[in-house]
Amino acid sequence: MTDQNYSADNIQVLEGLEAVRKRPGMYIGSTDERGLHHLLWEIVDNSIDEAMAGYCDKIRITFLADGGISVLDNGRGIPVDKHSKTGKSALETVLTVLHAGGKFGGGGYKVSGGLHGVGSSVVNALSTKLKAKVFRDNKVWEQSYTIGKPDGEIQETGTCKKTGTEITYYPDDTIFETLEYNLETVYTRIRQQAYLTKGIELSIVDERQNHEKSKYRFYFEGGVAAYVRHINEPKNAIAEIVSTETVEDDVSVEVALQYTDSYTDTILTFTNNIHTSEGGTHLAGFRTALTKTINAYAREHSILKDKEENLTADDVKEGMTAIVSVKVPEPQFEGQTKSKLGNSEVRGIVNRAFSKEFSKYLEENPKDAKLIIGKCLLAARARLAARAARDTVIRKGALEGLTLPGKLADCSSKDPSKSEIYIVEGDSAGGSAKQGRDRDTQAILPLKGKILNTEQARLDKILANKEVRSLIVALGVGIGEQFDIEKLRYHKIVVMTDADVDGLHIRTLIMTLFYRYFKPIIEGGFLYIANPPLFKLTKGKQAQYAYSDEEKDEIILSWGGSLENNIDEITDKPEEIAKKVNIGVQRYKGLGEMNPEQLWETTMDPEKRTMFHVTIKDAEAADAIFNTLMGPEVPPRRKFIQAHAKDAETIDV
Ligand code: 0RA
Repeated sequence: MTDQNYSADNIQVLEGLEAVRKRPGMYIGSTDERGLHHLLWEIVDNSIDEAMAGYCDKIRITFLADGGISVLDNGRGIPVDKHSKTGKSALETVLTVLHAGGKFGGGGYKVSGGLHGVGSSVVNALSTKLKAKVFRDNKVWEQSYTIGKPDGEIQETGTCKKTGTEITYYPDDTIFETLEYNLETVYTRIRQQAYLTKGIELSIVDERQNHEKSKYRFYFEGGVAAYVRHINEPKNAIAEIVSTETVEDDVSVEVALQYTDSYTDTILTFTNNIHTSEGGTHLAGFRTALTKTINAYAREHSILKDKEENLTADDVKEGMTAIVSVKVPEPQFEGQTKSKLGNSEVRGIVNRAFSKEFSKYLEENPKDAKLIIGKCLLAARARLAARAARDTVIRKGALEGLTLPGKLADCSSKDPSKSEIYIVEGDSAGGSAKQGRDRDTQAILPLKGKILNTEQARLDKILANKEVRSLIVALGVGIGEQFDIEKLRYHKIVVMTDADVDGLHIRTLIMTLFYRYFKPIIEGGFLYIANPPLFKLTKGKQAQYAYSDEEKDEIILSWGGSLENNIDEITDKPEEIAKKVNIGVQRYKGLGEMNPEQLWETTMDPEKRTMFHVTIKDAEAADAIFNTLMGPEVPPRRKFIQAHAKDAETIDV
C-alpha cells in the first residue's frame, strides 16, 4: 500500500459521507419515520445475510436507554484484519465505503438494487455516533465513529469465547425529523424476517426511558408455512397448508399456500427476504404452476368436463393465501419502486418446483383437492355470470335505445350546471320530493328501497337491475367504454335516503356504484348526500327542525330556558323539559313522513339546505363497507350494520 493510495481512498470516503448527508433521501428514501426505520433495516439486514449464509441464528435489537439502537448477532464477526491494498479492515470498509456491503459477502446472498443494501456506511454517515464491536478469534475488537469518521484505529479490548458483531448507532437529530422508533413497525418487519429465515431467533428489547420495558422474541420453526398460518388465523381455512422447499441452480424456492373460504387472496412474494410488492418472475412462475396444475388435476379427474373452459389464474387464486420466497444469488430488481424481480431463470425454477410439489399434494389429498377445485369452480361460475350480467348492461349501445325512465320527473332546465337530480329512496318519499321540488332545476328519480336485498349480490348483478339502469340512463353518461363525463345531465347528484339501516344500505350501494363505475363523477365533485332533519320540534306556533340529537336537545333547552318560570323543578334533562313546557318532539323515521313543503324547506331548498359533498375517500370507505355488507356470511354482516349504522349516519359526511 502506498500513502498516495491511502489518501485517495480517504478522500473518496469523505466525499461519500458528504453526499449521503447532503441528500439522505437518495440513500434511505426519506428523513421521516420511514427513513429512520430504514437505518435499522440496513443494519439488521446485514445480520440476516449472515444468518442466510448459515453462520448466525440469533439477532437481538436493543433500543437503549441513552437513545442508541444496538444490533447484536452471533455470526462470524466482521473481519478486522487490515486489507493489504486499502490499509483498512473489512469492518472499517463496510462502515465507511458506500455500497461496500456486498463485496465482503463471501458467497451468501446479498441484496442489490433499490434502497436495500446501500450499506452500513450510510447508517454511519447519518449517525452522530456509531460503535462497532466484533467478537472473533476469542478476542473483542472495538472501533467508534463520529458522523461516519473513525475516532481512531480499531482496538483490541478483551477476550471472549463467542463470535459475532454488535453495531450501536445514534441517529443524527439534525438529519431526521423524528428519532422515535415505532415498535409496532419494528415487530411487523422482524416477525416477517423470522418467518422468512427458518430457525432464526430475533429478539427486540426496549430499554428506552419513558417506555414500558419490554422484550419480544420471534422464532418460527415452520418458516413460510407458519407465515401462512399467521395470515389465515382470522380466516376459515378449507384445506391444509401446502409447502415446498427446493434448490435449483443456486436459487432456493420456498412456497406455502392455503385456501380459505374468503373471496380475496393474499399473495406475498419475497426475494432474498425483501418484499417484492410489484411481483416479478417468481410470482409469474408460481401463478402459471398453480393454474396449470389445478386445471390438469381437474381434467384428469373429470371435475372439469371436456367442453368446459379452463379455470383462469384469477379463478384459482380466490380465497388463497400464499407466500413465495426465493433466494437468488444475483437478483435484478426492476419496476417503479425496484420491487419487481426481473431474473428470467427464476420463472421456470419456481414453476417446476411448485408444480411438482403441488400436483403431488393434490394426488395425495383428494379431499382437499376436491374442496379447493370446488372453490375455484365457484369463482369461475361467478366470473362467467358477472360477465354475462355486465355484458347486458355495458354492451355497446345497450343503453342507447333506452329512453329516460318513466319514473324520472325531469327538470325543465337542460343546462347541466344548473340541474340537479335527487335519487330518492322509495316511491312515497319520491312523491313528496316531486311535489316539493323546484321544477326548473330539480329532477327526481325514485328508487325502490329493496334493490340491495339480494344475498351475496355482486355489483354486476346490481348493474343489471332495472332500477339502477334507470339511474344510469338518467345520468346520461353511459358506462364502461362509452362513459363520457361531458354528457352528464346534472352537475349535482343528490342521494336522499332515510336515516335508517335500509337508507344506509342504499346510500352505500350508490356510492359504491359510482366509485367503481363512475369515478369521474365523484372526482368532478358532482355527488352529494342530502341532509334531512331527524326531528321536528313544535311549541305553540313555533316550529324548528333538528338535524342531530344534539341539536334537538339544544333547541329544547333554549325553548325550555326562556320559559324557566313555568317550571317548578329545576331539571336539565331535555326530555323532561320538553314534557313540562309542552314541546312537541316528532322524530322522522323516514322521508315519507314529511309532506312536500317540509321536504323542500328542510332538505331541498338550495337557499337553506345543507348537503354533504362526497369525496373519493368517502366513496372508498363505502366500497369497503359494501364488501362487508355483501360478504358471504350473514352474521358478520348483520353485526357490522348494527355496529356501524349509527356511525355511518354521521361519518361519511
Ligand atoms: C464478511 C465476511 C465475514 C463476516 C461477515 C462479512 C459478516 C458481516 C456482518 C454484518 C453484520 N453481521 C455480520 N457478520 C459477519 C467472515 C468471513 C470469515 O470469517 O471467513
